[in-house]
Amino acid sequence: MTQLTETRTDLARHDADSLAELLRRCHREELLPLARRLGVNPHGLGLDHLATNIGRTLRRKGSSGFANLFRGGQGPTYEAVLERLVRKAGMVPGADAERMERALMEWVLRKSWEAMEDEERQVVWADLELVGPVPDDGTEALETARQSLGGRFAWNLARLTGFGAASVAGFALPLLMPIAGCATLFYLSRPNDAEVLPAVLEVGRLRQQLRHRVTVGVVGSPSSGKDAAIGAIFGLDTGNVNPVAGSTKEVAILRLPEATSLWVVNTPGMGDIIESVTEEARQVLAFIDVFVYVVNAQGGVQAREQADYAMCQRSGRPVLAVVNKIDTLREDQRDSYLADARTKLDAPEEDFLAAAFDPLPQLSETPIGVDEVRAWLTTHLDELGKDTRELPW
Ligand SMILES: Nc1nc2c(ncn2[C@@H]2O[C@H](COP(=O)(O)OP(=O)(O)OP(=O)(O)O)[C@@H](O)[C@H]2O)c(=O)[nH]1
Ligand SMILES: [Mg+2]
Repeated sequence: MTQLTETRTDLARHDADSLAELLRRCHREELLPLARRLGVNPHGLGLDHLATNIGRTLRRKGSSGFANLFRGGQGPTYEAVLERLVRKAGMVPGADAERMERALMEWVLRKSWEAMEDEERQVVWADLELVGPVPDDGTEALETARQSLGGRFAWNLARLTGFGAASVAGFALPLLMPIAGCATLFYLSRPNDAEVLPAVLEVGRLRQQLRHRVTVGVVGSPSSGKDAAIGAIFGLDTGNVNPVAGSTKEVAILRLPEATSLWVVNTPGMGDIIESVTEEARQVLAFIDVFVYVVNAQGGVQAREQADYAMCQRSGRPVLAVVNKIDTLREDQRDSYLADARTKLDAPEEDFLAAAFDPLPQLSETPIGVDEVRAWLTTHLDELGKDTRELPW
């Protein structure tokens, strides 16, 4: 995975623009609402350029045109845009972008609270995942939410004030944003801020989402059972379980329905595809949190599997090796086969399992090993500080 590591360093070096850097870590699809809002045409732009354009546009719109003349059109830093908004809202700028975004989110909630009907407050309260009496006062509501939600406060608030979250935006938008658009922007009193403030809140949401985002990479040789694994583990029908080896030729990025931040990436091998995949896919691969490496019990561990598995391991992320199609091995041969495969991969015992994600009905009526794989995923994602509540088990 040297290429992947290099990609990461390149990204960091690419640009001192902290905003574009953050946006590049998102999936392209996640940036589209923000692009639309800022009038950036995403057509034909890969993730990299889209992130750069959005970043530049937001920074330019967030400052005065006059000042831009002296900056060669680059606009101020994102932090400077935030500072200006925070000051305008009557607060003292925080030490970094995240803190300032959070201050603005809180400010919008507080201001909007005062303009809301009781009924609207109840909906927002429920959306924040809060129960109990709904305070009338915005400051009190904020404090209660902060105390009850603890570590989840920032994320829940961000989902409410951003506009890209599919599940929440439906009612967060009509509730909070128009109010932010009228009442709060009245305080800011700058025409561009009607665009810039919501955009900044959306960036804040994306930042929180990145903290919560879970990307599971499913890697394996042709026909090892990657699509079958995704079906059995996540209940996601890729429609692509296919007896023809090599039917998945591209890196597929799948989002779990219902989930806002759980992604599964289906990757046909590592070594040879890394060269050919698109820029976006390469970046997605660079940000995989955990790998499930699927080995085909029919054919077993050869040089290609050894190289691909080792590449996953070099990423430094947790890697689970799963020998799939275990149903096709005679029971008295399974143990020795598994011991041999584990030795060839040089896989730690605790990161090595056997499974049958799509067994032949005559050999096993139900998939084998799925619970064990799920338990491994939960444990390792927990250890990485990820929010595992969106996992579908
Ligand atoms: N017997 C048995 N067959 C399986 C198992 N898992 C998958 N298969 C079969 O193996 C074939 C390939 O499965 P896929 O899930 O398409 O494998 P893949 O890794 O996505 O394949 P490519 O995308 O072509 O590389 C299909 O015919 C599956 O039905 C298993 O646990 N046992
Ligand atoms: Mg496939």
